[in-house]
Amino acid sequence: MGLTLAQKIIKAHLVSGEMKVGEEIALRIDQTLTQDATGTMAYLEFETMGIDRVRTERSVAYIDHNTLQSGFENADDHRYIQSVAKKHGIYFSRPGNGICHQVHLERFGIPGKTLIGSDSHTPTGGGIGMLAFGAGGLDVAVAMGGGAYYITMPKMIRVNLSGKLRPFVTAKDVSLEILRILSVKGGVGSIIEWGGEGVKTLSVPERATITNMGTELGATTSIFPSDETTRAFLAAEGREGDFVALASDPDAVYDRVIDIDLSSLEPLIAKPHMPDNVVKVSSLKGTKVDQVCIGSCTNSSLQDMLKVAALLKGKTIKDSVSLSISPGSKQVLSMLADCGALADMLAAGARVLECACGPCIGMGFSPNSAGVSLRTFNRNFEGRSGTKDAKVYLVSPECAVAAALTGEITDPRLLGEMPAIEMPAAFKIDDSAVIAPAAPEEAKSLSVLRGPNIKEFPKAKPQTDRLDATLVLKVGDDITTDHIMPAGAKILPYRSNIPYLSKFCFAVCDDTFAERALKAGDSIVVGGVNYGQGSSREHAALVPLYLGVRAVVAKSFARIHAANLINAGILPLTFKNPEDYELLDRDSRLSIDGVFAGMETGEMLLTDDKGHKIALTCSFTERQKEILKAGGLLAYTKG
Ligand code: MIC
Ligand code: SF4
Repeated sequence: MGLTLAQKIIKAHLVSGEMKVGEEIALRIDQTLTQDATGTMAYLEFETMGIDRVRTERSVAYIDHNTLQSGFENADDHRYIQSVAKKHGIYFSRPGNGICHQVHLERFGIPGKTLIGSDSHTPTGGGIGMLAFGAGGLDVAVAMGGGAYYITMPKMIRVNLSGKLRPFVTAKDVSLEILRILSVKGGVGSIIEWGGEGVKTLSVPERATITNMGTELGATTSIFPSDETTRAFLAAEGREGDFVALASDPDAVYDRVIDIDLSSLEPLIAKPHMPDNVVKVSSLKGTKVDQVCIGSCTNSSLQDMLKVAALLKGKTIKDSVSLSISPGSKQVLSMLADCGALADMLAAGARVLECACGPCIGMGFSPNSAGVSLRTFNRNFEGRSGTKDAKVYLVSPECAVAAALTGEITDPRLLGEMPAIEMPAAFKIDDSAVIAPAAPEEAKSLSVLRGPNIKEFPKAKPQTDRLDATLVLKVGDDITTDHIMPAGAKILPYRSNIPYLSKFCFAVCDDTFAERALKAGDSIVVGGVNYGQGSSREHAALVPLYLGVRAVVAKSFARIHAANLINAGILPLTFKNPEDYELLDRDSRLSIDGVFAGMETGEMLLTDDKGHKIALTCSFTERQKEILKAGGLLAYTKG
């Protein structure tokens, strides 16, 4: 029986475990990446492991999230990451060099290699045939130290593409279409492989848009074959030597096959506040728009930007609209400047922001009160833009331009002819903003620079056999890590200051949570389906740990968050009968007796002070049981 592309890469990197769906497997990791909002914590964790030099083939630390620097905190953290990188063998991509996923694709990604990154959109690398996963910072730290990365062997979903996209229909619409079909839970436990004749019609940046948004499906990762288009992209980056052709076997077996005819797609849009709330753009025609943002790791490639500039050229945006454009990397921005496209954007009235995440994570450019914002980004979770009552829609760059020019949601096909854009055969290569690590001898004498914003981690709490705790919070379905640990300009600078961050935990759902949790002592949070979807931020586990949360009982969990909870020593438990969720009330006292035996049998009994007896299930590997007993991965790794 043949293998899928992902199975081939897994097989070549398998350290332990059997490649059977649902079994835990350990993978050797070739490359790692971090960004600054999760990186500080990841490097603090790496430092505690006492390893001199990273043991990966390539590790890169990017600064792209916390670039507003409205106080000393971010600059201190950047300096810390730069110094820790220099000392331990990690490449450092300076602020301004671009968004981690865009730069990694351009300069470092290699088909067939494994990559983990402390950012949920790391699967962007699947656009050039990498097997790339988003992970918690601690998992990345362990991989930098040469340790394996553990995942559950996923199912394989194949998406067969046929046909060709029509003008003004884009890779973003393909992403939205698959979200419409599968929903934000539909990819859970699966790797999505894109194949079929239609793949040949998609460029590498288009493929990367699609693998990037595979994260929104909850997928373990997404991957495209590595073919002549990949070769041409790497050649344009001066890296043809990194090319290797990769594809699935013709007789590979998939758990599910989905067919999409590219030529049948229309421009799509995700309505507030979930990426799978997808409808046709034409159905929202005429909705007034206050703000348009173009950029993010989903849609900030040179190809996207050239299309935007060509559509804006010689026109002026509507008075009522504020337009931001953030090119994905210094390479993209400088090529836009060289060819005059940047001037076209400026002349049309765009505010060009630096090459960073910016508005995508609420770092500036928050919309006006109850404002309608159309964004080419990947997430439109409530409050994420920094304006609580804003209505954020997700669209393609073409659709974004159409709204900026007309002031309302407009089918981009009404813009007339799509101007032809010419992609250069070679990109402008300038790696001067990537600082190489010191040679091993020199590194020994280097010191790491720490600022006052770096506070201690929360203390590990080994699990006990009996858990008595208060139900401090009960939330519904699809709770994202943006609900659990919000980001944005006011909070993001404190990612290495857990006590301060804790004040904002769950504030979107209940602003009394932090105070009540601290008072309650040991506590339990109850959730619905897909608890913890979205970002990889381990802070969504570390902060609840600090506040005393010992277990989360939910209908189901998102993959990276469940791993982060275990890494933090918090028990993720599921309802055996989802309807029992209804029986539990906030502030009840809950107990679980026989936690250790339950970890073995996969069943636990939860009782509350009203006499309910609720069956819970769990499924932990031997390694995870030990981690939980030790009080988290760090305590477990230190022995
Ligand atoms: C996001 O898009 O939510 C982020 C900010 O990039 C996060 C990482 C973080 O919270 O720092 C992610 O996607 O993992
Ligand atoms: Fe940055 Fe947004 Fe991409 Fe996250 S989704 S890495 S915040 S651009």
